Amino acid sequence: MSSILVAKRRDDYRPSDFFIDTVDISFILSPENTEVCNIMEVTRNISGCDILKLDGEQLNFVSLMINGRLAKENIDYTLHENGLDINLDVDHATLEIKNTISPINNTSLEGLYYVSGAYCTQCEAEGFRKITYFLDRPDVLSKYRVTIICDRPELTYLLSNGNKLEDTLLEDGRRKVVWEDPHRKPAYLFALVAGHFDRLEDSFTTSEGREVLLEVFVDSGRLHQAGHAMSSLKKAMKWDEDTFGLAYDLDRYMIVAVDFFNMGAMENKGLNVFNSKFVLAEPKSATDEDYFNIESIIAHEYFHNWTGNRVTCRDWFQLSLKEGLTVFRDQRFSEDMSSALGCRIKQVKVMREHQFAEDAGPMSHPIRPDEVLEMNNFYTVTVYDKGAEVIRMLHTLLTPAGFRRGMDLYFARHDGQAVTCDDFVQAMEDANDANLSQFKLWYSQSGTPEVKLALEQNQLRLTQTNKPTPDQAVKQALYIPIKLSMLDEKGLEHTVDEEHLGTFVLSQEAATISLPERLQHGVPVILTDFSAPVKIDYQYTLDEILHVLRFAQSHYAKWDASQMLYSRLIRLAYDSNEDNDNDNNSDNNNDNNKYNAGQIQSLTNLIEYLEQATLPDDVVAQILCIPSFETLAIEYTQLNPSRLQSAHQELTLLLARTAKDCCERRLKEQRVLPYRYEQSEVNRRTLFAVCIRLHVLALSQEGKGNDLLSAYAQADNMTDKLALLKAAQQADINAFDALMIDFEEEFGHDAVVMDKWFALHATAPRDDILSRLDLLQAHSQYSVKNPNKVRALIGSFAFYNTQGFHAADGSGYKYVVDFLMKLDAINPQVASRIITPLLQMNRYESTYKSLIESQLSRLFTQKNLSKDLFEKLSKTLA
Ligand code: 0A1
Ligand code: ZN
Repeated sequence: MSSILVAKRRDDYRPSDFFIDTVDISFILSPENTEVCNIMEVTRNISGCDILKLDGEQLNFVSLMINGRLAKENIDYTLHENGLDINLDVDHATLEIKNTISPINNTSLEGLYYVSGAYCTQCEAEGFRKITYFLDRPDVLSKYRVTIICDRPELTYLLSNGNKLEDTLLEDGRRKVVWEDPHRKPAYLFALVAGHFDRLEDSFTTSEGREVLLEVFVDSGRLHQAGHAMSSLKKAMKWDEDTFGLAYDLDRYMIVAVDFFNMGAMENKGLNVFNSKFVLAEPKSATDEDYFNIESIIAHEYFHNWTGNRVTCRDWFQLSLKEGLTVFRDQRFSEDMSSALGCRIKQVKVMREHQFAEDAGPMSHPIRPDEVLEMNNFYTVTVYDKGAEVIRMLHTLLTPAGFRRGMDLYFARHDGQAVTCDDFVQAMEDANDANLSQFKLWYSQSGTPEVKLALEQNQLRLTQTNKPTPDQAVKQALYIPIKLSMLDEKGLEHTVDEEHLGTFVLSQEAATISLPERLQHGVPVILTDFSAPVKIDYQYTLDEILHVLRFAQSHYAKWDASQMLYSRLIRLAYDSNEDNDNDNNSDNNNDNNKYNAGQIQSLTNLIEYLEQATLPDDVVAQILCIPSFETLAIEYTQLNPSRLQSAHQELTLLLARTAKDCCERRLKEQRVLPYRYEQSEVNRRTLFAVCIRLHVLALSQEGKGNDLLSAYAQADNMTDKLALLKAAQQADINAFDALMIDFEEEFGHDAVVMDKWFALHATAPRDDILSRLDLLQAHSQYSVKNPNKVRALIGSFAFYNTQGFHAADGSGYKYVVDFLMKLDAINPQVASRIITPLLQMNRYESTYKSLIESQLSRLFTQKNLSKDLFEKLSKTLA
């Protein structure tokens, strides 16, 4: 095995032998051959070390000068596939390294790339080594001066981090711009962008009196779509001052929107680069969800300026130090800006739909991983979202005021440093005089804990189980805060843990809580607000679930009860389908036979409750949503996906029929106003989307429903249009195709909007889906080199087209693997994300499992397989 295929381990961390104090780096830009000259002051950190080992990948080395003297190969330095080793037996030296790179041929979108007429960089995690030779690790902090020279006057903006020092036209007609960043930073926060953009300008005065110039750069002609991003930025700046006392620290904050980007956005110091889908918005082309995501991602990148940039990670195993914390911060911001309940439900859905699956699969890892082959594989829902849940538990346990004290101490101690998750927890402990030693297991232990509850006569018994995962055989009991209450028979709610204000901490394998007599026949309300990232096992009867739905005070608990009810009913249908599959003679195929009268009644009761309770629109909408296929799938072993898909569909139809009058009335009550992105209107449109979907489905069963879709033409906004398109797609009526043609006519010119169109096509349940995908890949707006297109088309198919992807003949799996074989050579990072659904292979029934396995084995033997796919495949096929 080649040396680059050896994983790195967290325990092997060693401080760097050398530091790089200053970087003076110049670029002479050209798409084919950019010249890079990198002058560095280096200092020895570990005495006795006499070789400076610089990282470097896909670089053309030109020359090295050491203290002004031209160095000689094999005497002063050696070059190898992954870098440059320089013999350096001195405490200080000035190095000047020249190399060239080819941005136009860089399809990985990591390092410096040139696409659609603009240059752009992406250096996190280890992309700077594709620009120049460097100590490409986050604990090497340097001051940067950047010179950009360009001979193309049409590139109006030549941008980098920090302050602009110089902008001159050289005698030969080339333009030269010089930037300097006064803050020391790791190489992963370096950025350079050069292109022709339209610019939106604004300003913000910080609480410290600093006047900050704010700039949003977008493709020409899109300025009118940049306003929401700008106002989101100002809200985020104010919120961080008010909530954490954190103010911005440069005179300029730039955001550039680009169409080709591997992820959502990147927090480069003073120069954020964004996927254009998370910047551009106008009512006509962006949904409420887009508006929400833009606000939250703009905030996320801004918040990184303190949690990530001012205090950064010592090594990449500590990624959750900045990501878990920053996700938690952006979540709190969104909760304050919009609906706290809606936000929490979204967050919980991400955990249950994606993170639980990751934790149960071959890539299971703790939020602070121990072993990594390709760092890009660890930008995961575990590190980000479970990481945020861990921070949220600290916030709950220490109280908001205690958490703030911990944050203050963290910054006081570590501003300007590269630190570890332990340093963060230590600050929380010291500021609160708390002992978090058991809590820290959340950082090192992978897997989803299961908490079982049993109501035994006069007590509640709680037991936690932490099953082994592929990466860790032995587990310990975790420190789990469980928000818990009891409803008595009349529906009155009582806390059971007075001492901790309703949050019981389960810190042993098992514990009991004694109950007063009046609660001994009560119903528990468990894990309200998802107070810990765990699964709950409690054998509610259907009536008990309805009791929680009716009487729990928390809207979150009501929603969670509805989800339990749906899951339970789907399980019943799934099991009954299994019996039918095993009994071919049975003609027991109509869904009324799947459920007995009591079960059907439970759904009727749910709708009746919704009709008489006065719940806010968004709560009703959430309660009317059945858990996704992916959320349900995690609850099954030996899963037959097509059987689950049918059970899911059967319950959806039953719900649509049961809720028919309810939906009709709510649709009639809607008072449609011109589009405004404000919470009450968002809630109204959310309810519209859910009701129209169910209602069109119910009517389509009676051969009707098309007239409802005529609202498409009148909708003045993308949110409603998309709701109608999804309704048409689900009901499988011909109107879907017609609406999609209209949509393409109207938005065919808009790359960001067309991603929605590709995704709708890719998720349509139709028998000819694979030939459709072929046609769509030939569409003029599609490009395999553009990650947004690939995610919209192939990603949506693999993640969300259950019927097509899990086709019984394995054709869906083969289609995706054929595609990955092509994509891996172009963009391994994106390939490595699209493969995710296939990694769940071991959870499927043997026929499906072996179909997936044979496809993955075929992919594994592919020549020049990337490290990204190698790591995932070797774990899955192990
Ligand atoms: N730090 C960014 C996410 C990001 C990570 C890696 C990237 O390229 C491999 C790009 C962006 C964030 O958390 O927003
Ligand atoms: Zn982040």
